[in-house]
Parts: sequence; structure tokens; C-alpha cells
Amino acid sequence: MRVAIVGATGAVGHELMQVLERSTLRFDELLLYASPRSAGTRLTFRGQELTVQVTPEGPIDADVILASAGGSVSKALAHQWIKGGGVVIDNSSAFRYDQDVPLVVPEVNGEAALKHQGIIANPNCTTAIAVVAVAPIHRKYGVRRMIVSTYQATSGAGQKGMDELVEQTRHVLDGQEATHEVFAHPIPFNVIPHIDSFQDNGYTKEEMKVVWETHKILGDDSVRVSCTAVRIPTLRTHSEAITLELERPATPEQIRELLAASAGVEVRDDPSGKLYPMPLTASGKYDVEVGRIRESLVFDGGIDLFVAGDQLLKGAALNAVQIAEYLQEHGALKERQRI
Ligand code: A2P
Ligand code: 11C
Repeated sequence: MRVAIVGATGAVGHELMQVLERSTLRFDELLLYASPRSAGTRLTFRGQELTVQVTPEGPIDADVILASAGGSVSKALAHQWIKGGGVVIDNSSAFRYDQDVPLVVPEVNGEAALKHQGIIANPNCTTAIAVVAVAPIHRKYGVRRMIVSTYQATSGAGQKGMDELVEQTRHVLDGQEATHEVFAHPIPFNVIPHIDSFQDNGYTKEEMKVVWETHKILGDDSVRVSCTAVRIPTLRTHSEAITLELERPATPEQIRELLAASAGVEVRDDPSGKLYPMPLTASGKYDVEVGRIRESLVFDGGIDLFVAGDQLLKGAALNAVQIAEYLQEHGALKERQRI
């Protein structure tokens, strides 16, 4: 059994290697691919040095292909890669809205992964983190409306996003003016309510992804979702304030109990002990932290909460590897025709 990473030298690629080291996924060999810029780079996996190769434009000889090299690369090449008989788990938005491509968060709709036709999509990180907390609430109490405001780390824009934050913060502290390439404005000491492109309805594409992908993952288009997505000057972990209107009223205690028993969630909710979700504590963690659980002052019987999830992990690398684990656990990584 072989696993391949496309985009191995990127921020998510790095996390994929770390997560695979700790994963229960059984495989014999790891293949690493990136752009020609990185060909020949040596990366260590399980104590062995592996050489990064140029991403193939044809079939990839692997059972699982974890792709994180951006939407345009996946769009152009994923259908070629799977001619090697493997399944692509794609971290980009290239295929998420295609009818025959499952969009999967294993804790929520793992069984959808079993119906793939060669490509499975990993959701947008903001959505993945939100649905880990919201799906159990939806199942038990029925979410009617969901209002999300996000606080998104610079690593959402990849390694270059983190580099811009660190370099430009140094410039500002040295008394120089910050410049910007990755973000729409200088990011140090700022917040920017603009992630991805603006759509005709005034929302950004990042905000609309939360709407579209929440519907697809929950399998329920009736939930009314609205999002304001904001970039903040942190390195990793996306945080989100979420307000839920419910069909059946719930108390904060009921929600705490429900989430404490839900997979992928760590309830961190003791304001008197200054315990709540934060990037500082959620970074590097597999579980999504949920706290500040309280009764909504707007929706009777509704709930306000705050989540923080490492978007390079649950929002990307971890979720992708969990999909592969799910496939293997369910006997869905079948013998493929070797190329
Ligand atoms: P490279 O490091 O050679 O540029 P990030 O999201 O952190 O920016 O990382 C993007 C990843 O996708 C990197 O591994 C990058 O490789 C890879 N990548 C970018 N463009 C291509 C391409 N055209 N073909 C294959 N891999 C690519
Ligand atoms: C960000 N959420 O923080 C974005 C990055 O749809 O996979 C991920 C975009 C996506 O910039």
C-alpha cells in the first residue's frame, strides 16, 4: 500500500507528514511530490530521508493520493492521477461542489466517503472546524439558523501567509511601514474582513464556502447560514463565534453534555477559571476546542458558542488522513491494478 502527498513542501504538506507519522493508517511507502522548484528536496519521514519529486501529469502509482497543491493543480491533474487506480483526497476547492464528489468530515458524514468515484473532497478549513461542533447539535436539536463570525489565522493562506505575518511584523517593530502581497492589506496589528474574492451578493467566496459546504456535509440545505470571514494576525488555528437558532430549545448544560460526548470535540468552557477556546491552546491539537457556551439573547432556546480549531490539522491534513483511515477501516481501499 502506497500513499502519495502532492504539495509535500507546503504548510499542509508538512502537517500531512506529521499526521501520517502518528496515524493508524497501514501503508508501506510514502511518495512526495511538489512543483519543479522543490524537486530533489529531502524530507524525513519515520527516520528515513525521502526525495521530493516533480508532480506527475499522468497516473500516480499510489493507493491514496493526498493532494494539497492548490485548486488549479488538482483541477488540471487529479483525473490523470487516479488512472493509477488510487483515490485522491483533495484539500482544494476544485471538486467540492461536484455531485459525484463526496465532501467529508469523518465524524459527521464518513459514510459519504465510501461512495466516491476516485475523488473525495476535504472541506474548507473554516467549515470543517464549525461542523465538528455544529453537526451533533443539528442532529439532536435541529439547527434552523447559524450565524458565524471568523477569526482566521494567516496559515489559511499557506506558508507564504505565515511568512508575510512574521516578516512584516518585524518591519513594523523596526519602525518601517508594512507591505503586503498575500493579503489585501498589511496584516500586522490589523484585522482584514476580506478572505478570497467578493461575490455579487457582497459576501466573499470564503464566506459562501461556509454556506455551501455546511449544507453539503450536513446533507441539509434548509439550515440558513451566514458568515463574516476575517483574517487576523495569528499563525495558526481558526476561531469562530457561532450563534445557533434551534428547532428544539436546548440549555447550555445540555449542549455542553452533548459536545463532551461528541467525537473530535474538546469542551473547554469554564469562564471563572479563564478556560475557553484560543489559538494558543488549540494549535497542534487534533480536537476542536468549544467553549463560551451560553444561551442566545436573540433566539429563544438558541445557543452562542466559540470554537477554535487548528485549521492545518482538522481543517486540512488531519481530516484528509482521517478520511483515508476511514476508507481502510471500512475495507474500501481495495487491491488496485498496479501501473
Ligand atoms: P513548491 O514548494 O515546490 O512550490 P502552500 O499552500 O504552503 O503554499 O504550499 C503549496 C504546495 O503546493 C507546495 O508544496 C508547492 O510546491 C506545491 N505546488 C505549488 N504549485 C505547484 C504545481 N504547479 N505543481 C505541483 N505542486 C505545486
Ligand atoms: C483561508 N480558509 O483561511 C482559507 C484557506 O477552501 O480550502 C482554505 C481555502 C479552501 O484562507
